[in-house]
Amino acid sequence: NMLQTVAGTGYSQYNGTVAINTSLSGTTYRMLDTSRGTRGVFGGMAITNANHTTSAGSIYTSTANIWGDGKQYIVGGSTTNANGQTAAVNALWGLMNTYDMHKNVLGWQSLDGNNTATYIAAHVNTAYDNAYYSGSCRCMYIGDGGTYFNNLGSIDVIGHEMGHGITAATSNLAYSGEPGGLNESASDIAGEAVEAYARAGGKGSVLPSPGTNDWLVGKEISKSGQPLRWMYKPSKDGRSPDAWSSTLASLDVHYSSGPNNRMFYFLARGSNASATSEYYSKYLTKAPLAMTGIGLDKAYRIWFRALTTKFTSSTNYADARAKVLAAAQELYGANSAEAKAVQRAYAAINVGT
Ligand code: ASN
Ligand code: ZN
Repeated sequence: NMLQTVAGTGYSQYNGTVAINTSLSGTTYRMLDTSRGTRGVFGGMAITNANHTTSAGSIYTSTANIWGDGKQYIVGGSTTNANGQTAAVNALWGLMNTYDMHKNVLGWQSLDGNNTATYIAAHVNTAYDNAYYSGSCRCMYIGDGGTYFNNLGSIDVIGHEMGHGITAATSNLAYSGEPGGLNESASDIAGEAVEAYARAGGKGSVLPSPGTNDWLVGKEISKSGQPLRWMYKPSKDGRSPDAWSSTLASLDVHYSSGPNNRMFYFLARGSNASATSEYYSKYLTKAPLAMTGIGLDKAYRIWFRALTTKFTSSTNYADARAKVLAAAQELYGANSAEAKAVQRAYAAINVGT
């Protein structure tokens, strides 16, 4: 390889000073990490500058291997100044942690499991209040934020969007009806698992349990301080149901994800845990289903196995329960506490008994 991978420094917006891998080409540093992923468009993990368009643009370059200033990008400002680089630092650090968590914990390389490199295009559009995974480039586009959000590059949002890439490469869950809700939930779950891994230092082969994530999707990027989704109690958004019902399939996928998010929270943390200042036991609707969690590490291993080897594009909530249970039984035993916890977590959202 003609490119030399080098250790750079980034000033991120949400995580202070972070270590990032870049490459040196002549006297120019590039936001290309060839140690994570091969092939793909750039031959490694990369961050590009869409420069307020909807096309990816080219890889970030710099004459110094110190990037960004940790501050929110100002719309209309120059994208070549330090401020423009901060979005790229956020993106690269998030992508590095997403890659490392799946590889080191699950042995899953990149999005497709075959180590095909991906990339993130930063500064897409102008004042864009969203981020999304694109199936055509198998990459992610991320906005600077506008009305509701600051730069969308929090660790859980990057894990979420890249989670769409894993889902697309495996079960390929549809993006409507109950499968769509499960597709969205799979991304929220991935985002929290990546967040927990990154918060614990981005090292090791086990996810921290009970977890160092907040179970609040998009809390850091929100200008109002309200997250997009509350995994432990989805109805706090005023739209998502807490449990499965026959009307779930008619909802937008970002709301029909709610019950499965809640199931996963119960599976990992149990029904009486407090991950933040809130005490979740008061949100339990069915007291007899109170349960002890099995921890984030086991919960994510079980979920990931079901998602990537058992789910299909048409998997609904009932099918998901059966397949997550089967995954737990394969990993931990037919009558294991882990398998029973899966049954209880799904029963708590009105799926099975
Ligand atoms: N950020 C959104 C998501 O990944 C974009 C969308 O609505 N598809 O779910
Ligand atoms: Zn999504």
